[in-house]
Amino acid sequence: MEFPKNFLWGGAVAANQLEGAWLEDGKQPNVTDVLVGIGSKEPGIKWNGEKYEMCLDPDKKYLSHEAIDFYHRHKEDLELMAGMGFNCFRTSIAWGRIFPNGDETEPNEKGLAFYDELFDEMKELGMEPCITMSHYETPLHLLTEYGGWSNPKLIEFWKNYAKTVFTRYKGKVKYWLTFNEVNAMLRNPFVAGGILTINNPKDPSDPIGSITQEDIWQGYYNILVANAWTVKLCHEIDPDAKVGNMMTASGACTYPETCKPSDVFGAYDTQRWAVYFMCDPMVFGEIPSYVKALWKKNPSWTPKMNDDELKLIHDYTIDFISYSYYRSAVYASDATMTNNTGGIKGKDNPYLKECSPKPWSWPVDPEGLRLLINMFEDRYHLPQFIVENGIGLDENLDENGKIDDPFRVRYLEQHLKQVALAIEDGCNVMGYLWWGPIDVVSAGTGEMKKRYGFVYVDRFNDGHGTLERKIKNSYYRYKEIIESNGEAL
Ligand code: BGP
Repeated sequence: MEFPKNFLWGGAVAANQLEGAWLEDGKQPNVTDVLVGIGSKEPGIKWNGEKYEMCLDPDKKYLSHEAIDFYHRHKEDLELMAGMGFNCFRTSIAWGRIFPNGDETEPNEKGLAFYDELFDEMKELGMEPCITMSHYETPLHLLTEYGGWSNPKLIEFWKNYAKTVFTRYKGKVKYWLTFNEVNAMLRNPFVAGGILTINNPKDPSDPIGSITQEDIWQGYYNILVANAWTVKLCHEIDPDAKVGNMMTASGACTYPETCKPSDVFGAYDTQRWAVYFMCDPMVFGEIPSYVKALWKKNPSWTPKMNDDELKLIHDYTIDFISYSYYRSAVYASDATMTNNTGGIKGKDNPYLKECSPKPWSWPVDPEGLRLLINMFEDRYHLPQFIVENGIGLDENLDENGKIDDPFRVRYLEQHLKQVALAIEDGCNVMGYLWWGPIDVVSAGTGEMKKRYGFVYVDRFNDGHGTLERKIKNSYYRYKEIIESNGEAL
């Protein structure tokens, strides 16, 4: 198994899922702070007759508010990561630590100082920071006050944020990712798109159900403009840094159930609306024809665009692509295509041998990853960075206080073998980051029970726990693989 010499090995997390300290040192709520899991359709916001305001449900446990307290324990945690030999660590900047409401002109120094310290620690431990600028972390105020990304004002607020972090962390951060899994915005406009319809919402008691297609498509366009601005600003401020997008790529690995031509087309169309509608314009600088065709059919969905911005989208395309891959999907014309944080879900695939345990039941398809890497190589000719791959399991310490997790080891090895094969196929893969190298709060369900870590954290769904960290057996296996640059596979 051969991996390139400078291959980036490591793991990925997100501020909102591990930092906690949700209102500390000036931070204000972001969009995930009012949800128990991003799959929830009931955000803790309420219409007061004029606008939405935060109104958390006292009966719900918002575990992310304290999460695993990385905000105060990062030193110890980063040392654990470095202990596996990581040369790269991905986390996000919580936008609301830097601009608490999002629309301030001056940044919050305490927030900036926190990430200074964090990035310095990573560098000292030999880990290159890979930083997501917004991992489902749009400040809530930007949604309730402005309607979020459907409002072009967000582009200006974002530019201010981008300029601030590129200037401050120049020379420290080499890999920037713009918006986490931004292509999930069609199916989850509130969180992945940072969008809220605030002008005459259809049913104010159902804020998510009231988001209009008009707002979604204007948000899509504004995000593309912001993405292009990010590339431009980053290259001007720190020419050594690189900007990637971040996609949930599992949907691009949608298989047709049969060779019936309508199944094959349906699978292809699913791939387009799951991934390519967003990734293609960020790489090629052009809005795809099928998106324009949709707008033609529904004229009111056509966003307000201008030539200068379209030129910007055209001229400032990303340096590399990055994505998460958890599983594949099967399309059939009689199947309902649903989705969650793992990607698109259609029919069960009878050829796959394993699934993660219930209630999650995510099918395990390592070969799908090789296919995906090859498809992206052929389509984009850009370096690709796998910035999330992993498996969530329900785990408890055994009687000796240990965790043996052979399923995780198998998942890791099988996927890495396919990455190696894709590299042998000629694909340009920059690195591989495991999702959740330490147990964090689940994005989809907001629970602790779904654990991805090589390091266990003593915290539970009801919120109790000592927050003590414990190394699982898989930790040692990943360490061996990294230390041998993949040869141990
Ligand atoms: C991705 C997100 C992550 C992450 C992962 C696993 O969609 O980018 O934030 O958590 O999925 O999902 P979950 O936590 O729902 O199992």
